[in-house]
Amino acid sequence: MKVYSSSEIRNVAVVGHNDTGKTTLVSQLLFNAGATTRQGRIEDGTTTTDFDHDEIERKHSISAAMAYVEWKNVKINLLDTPGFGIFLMEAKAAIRVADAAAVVVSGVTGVEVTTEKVWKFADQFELPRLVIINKMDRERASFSRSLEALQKKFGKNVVPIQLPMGEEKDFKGVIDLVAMKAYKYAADGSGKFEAIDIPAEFKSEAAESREALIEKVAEGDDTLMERFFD
Ligand SMILES: Nc1nc2c(ncn2[C@@H]2O[C@H](COP(=O)(O)OP(=O)(O)O)[C@@H](O)[C@H]2O)c(=O)[nH]1
Ligand SMILES: [Mg+2]
Repeated sequence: MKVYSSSEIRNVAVVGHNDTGKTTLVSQLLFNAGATTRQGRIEDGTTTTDFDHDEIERKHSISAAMAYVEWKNVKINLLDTPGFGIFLMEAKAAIRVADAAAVVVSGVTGVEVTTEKVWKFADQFELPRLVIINKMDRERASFSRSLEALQKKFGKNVVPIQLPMGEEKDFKGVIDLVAMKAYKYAADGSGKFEAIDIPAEFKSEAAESREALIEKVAEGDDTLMERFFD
């Protein structure tokens, strides 16, 4: 097995409310990075991190489970955790040993009880965090409503680095506000995508959000702030 130095390792706790899609997300990350040869699905009992008999039968995670991907020469350990209240200590234990938390939120339900609890744990252990607003293809999914709820609960430092391209049945992919590129996904669920120019209908929203992102980044650094105002 390949040996990685500590600078080449990231430990990421994947946390959030039950049913937001954490286990599915981990399986998709593994597939996309080439660590697995098929897309694991909850419905088929084939995800990588819900491998226990009870987890497959009940279709939800019970204990924390780890899987890893290699991405750009970095080993990323993904700690998938359960979102049910009674198994919350599993999430806390994962957060305690992780370098960062990926907080998964449903675009339909937004901030939920466990979202707040894992956020508090991440505060306690001073972890940087990335929020993933998931299930954007579902009926009644709303990015703006979810973002608003996140900012109301956790403050204005929650700022988008990507926007969804469309919502509900029109959800087609994401817009990356750093690269200012859009990634359009195939409708067949294969995970295949193409990088395209940002479609005209999303251009002004993307420009506005990019500005907000740059401003937020600059806020933490005086020299960047000066450059921003220049
Ligand atoms: N439509 C839709 N369903 C999803 C998405 N992500 C997960 N699911 C479904 O949501 C359910 C819960 O997913 P799971 O990964 O077990 O969530 P977890 O409890 O957070 O680990 C499963 O039926 C998944 O197939 C998504 O992005 N869109
Ligand atoms: Mg799960």
